[in-house]
Amino acid sequence: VQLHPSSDDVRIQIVEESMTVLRHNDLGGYTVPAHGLYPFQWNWDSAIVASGWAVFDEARAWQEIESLFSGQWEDGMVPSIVFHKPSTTYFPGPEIWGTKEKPSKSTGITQPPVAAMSVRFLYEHADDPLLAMSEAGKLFPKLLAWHRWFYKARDPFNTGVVAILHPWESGMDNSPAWDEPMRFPVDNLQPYVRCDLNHVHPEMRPTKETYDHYLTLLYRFKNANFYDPDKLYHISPFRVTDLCVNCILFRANRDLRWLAIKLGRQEVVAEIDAWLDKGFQGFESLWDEEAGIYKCRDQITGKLCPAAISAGFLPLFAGVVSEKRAARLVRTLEQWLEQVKYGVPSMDPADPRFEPLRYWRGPVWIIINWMISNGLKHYGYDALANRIKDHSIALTSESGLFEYFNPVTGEGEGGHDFSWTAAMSLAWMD
Ligand code: 2M8
Repeated sequence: VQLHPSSDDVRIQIVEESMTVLRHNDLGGYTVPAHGLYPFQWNWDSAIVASGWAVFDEARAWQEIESLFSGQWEDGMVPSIVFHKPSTTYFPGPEIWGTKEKPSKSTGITQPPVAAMSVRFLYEHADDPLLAMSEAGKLFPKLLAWHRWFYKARDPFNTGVVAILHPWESGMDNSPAWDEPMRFPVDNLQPYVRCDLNHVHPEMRPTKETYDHYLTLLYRFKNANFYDPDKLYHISPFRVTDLCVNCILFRANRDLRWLAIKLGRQEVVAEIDAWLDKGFQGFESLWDEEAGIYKCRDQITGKLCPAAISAGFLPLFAGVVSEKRAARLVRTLEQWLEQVKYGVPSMDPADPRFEPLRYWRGPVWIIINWMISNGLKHYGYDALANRIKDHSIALTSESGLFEYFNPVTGEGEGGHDFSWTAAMSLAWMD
């Protein structure tokens, strides 16, 4: 059957499939990204997935965020993965992370802080305002503690932008932006067996060399008094100002401010405003005028990471871009789109490192499409924003609810029946 994304039948079918995927991936109060491949609760996945649940089960949506925050550390950090139940299908699992609790309840690093954006989304779209008020009221201090943690632990010199210390924290694990910052020597590692290759083809996943670097960082952090945040910032050989985390944090700060006012927490508004003011200035140092895109910065060498990646468009989503720069970013984006069938590829398709199959080195990710499209709308580029949305609808309706998509052929890649792709179908593409 030839599927046409504009047809109502196709849309109804996708919405139904998306609800089925979320129900299927629900392990009782939290949603796994995909069975087998990712069998625990992931941080930014869950925050995004909550917006999908909100479309058909509001109480369940709130529960998703609550269960994520059940893993919050005393110092405010919300870990990248919460290990609610054991599983043997993922590496590295709780036994490798070995955080202080026994058994380990989480990883010792974080992920992009989407949650405040989701809490605002749930609050604004609530059919049950009393539930929304009480849930948002409970979650607000936890969100605030997490954002405070980011500035304390990851921006101790008050530059306005925060550091990531592991590629896993960016959410864009094997991005070409990390090629240079990842050139530190790896430690002598115990032999290990990856589980991801049991689920997806090696061509779609990071290489062994990349994994050796991931694990070197993990073990060094564990040896630093079990992921002590005061130590990690100083000992990590990988320290980068990442655009994905910083743009999401900036946007989430705006939503946190909005929630503070709604919930009568005016006393924290000045603190959030200071983050926003300083953050706004921090983005200045990430603009590459010649390339017409924002770039990440390696804090160890002080240099911009040369690769142009899809996160380079996310300052539009954060709302920190001048009209002139927005126009320049749009030109860059249009050039990228001319070279592929479906946007937005995760890196510049003209770069020789572009790999349409491999994870964050080429494929299209629907969640990033949503963020870029949302940012474009904000700056008045409605036609381009809608084009990206149309591409996203075409990809999911023609190929299915995959983890990511080949920008050249449109084929679905990585995990299938994937939660955040389903959630985006419900909350954005409906
Ligand atoms: C991917 O990351 C995990 C590690 O956190 C992995 O590959 O093992 C990334 O795409 C990340 O952004 C995502 O949150 C996670 C689960 O979907 O998978």
